Amino acid sequence: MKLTASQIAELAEYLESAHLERREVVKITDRYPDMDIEDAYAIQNKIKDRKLARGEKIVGLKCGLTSYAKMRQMGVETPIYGFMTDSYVVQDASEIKMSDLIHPKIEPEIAFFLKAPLRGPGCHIGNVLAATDFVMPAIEVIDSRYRDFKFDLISVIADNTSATRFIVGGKATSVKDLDLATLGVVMEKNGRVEMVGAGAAVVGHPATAVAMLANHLAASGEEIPAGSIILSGGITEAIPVQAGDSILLQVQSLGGVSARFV
Ligand code: 0L1
Ligand code: MG
Repeated sequence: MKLTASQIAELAEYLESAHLERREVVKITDRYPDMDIEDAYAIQNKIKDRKLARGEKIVGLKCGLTSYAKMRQMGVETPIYGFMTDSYVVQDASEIKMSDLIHPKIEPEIAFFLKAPLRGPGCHIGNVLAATDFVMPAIEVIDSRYRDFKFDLISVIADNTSATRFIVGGKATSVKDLDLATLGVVMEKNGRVEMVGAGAAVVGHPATAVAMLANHLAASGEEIPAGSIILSGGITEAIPVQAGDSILLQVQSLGGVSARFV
């Protein structure tokens, strides 16, 4: 680690205030070019502590930068991880106020609902499928706190991987008879197909991203608790949205989930 405890606390306050006040800020590596990934996760954890102290509850975790296209773009070989609180939950088919957000984008994902904890190291796809109660289609709304949605890896990890909102809907489906790798997804905006993809776009299989998350947490002695919702990571590129946009994600065999930005 390169930063002091007080610098970590100061940067957590800087990023969380930007989130709460819906404003863009300069990316933190401009001021601290030597900070490392450990510092970034420490800042993210401090942001989590601030939200918990305010009474928010952790409902799940997310995997980010999971598609090979996005990883290549950022020059990384593993996904990154963030947390989601109850204030990020949006009900299916409801409205999302643009005035609560900065410059949102949406990503089609698969949500895993866990009935058992997952602990690494050595967690693999089989452990994830055995621990999964059911999966559902999910739309993640990401909203970087950084100016023009531009950042580097360390800055975006500290900013809780741009986490902002998520919507789950469709059919809660057992993974028993599903092939999540070949599962097709169609993302529509205003009735027009914007993106199509298959589960395998996420590190070969969406459950592998969840296993990688469990192994990442194991390095700091943590596990994914039973009852968590885990977002697999985007299956396609993120799509910018604005007021007036209606979005619909349809996932093969799992049904659809939708929202409208107002
Ligand atoms: O959920 C994601 O894949 C987003 C990770 C952070 C990068 C971004 O905001 O595009
Ligand atoms: Mg995402």
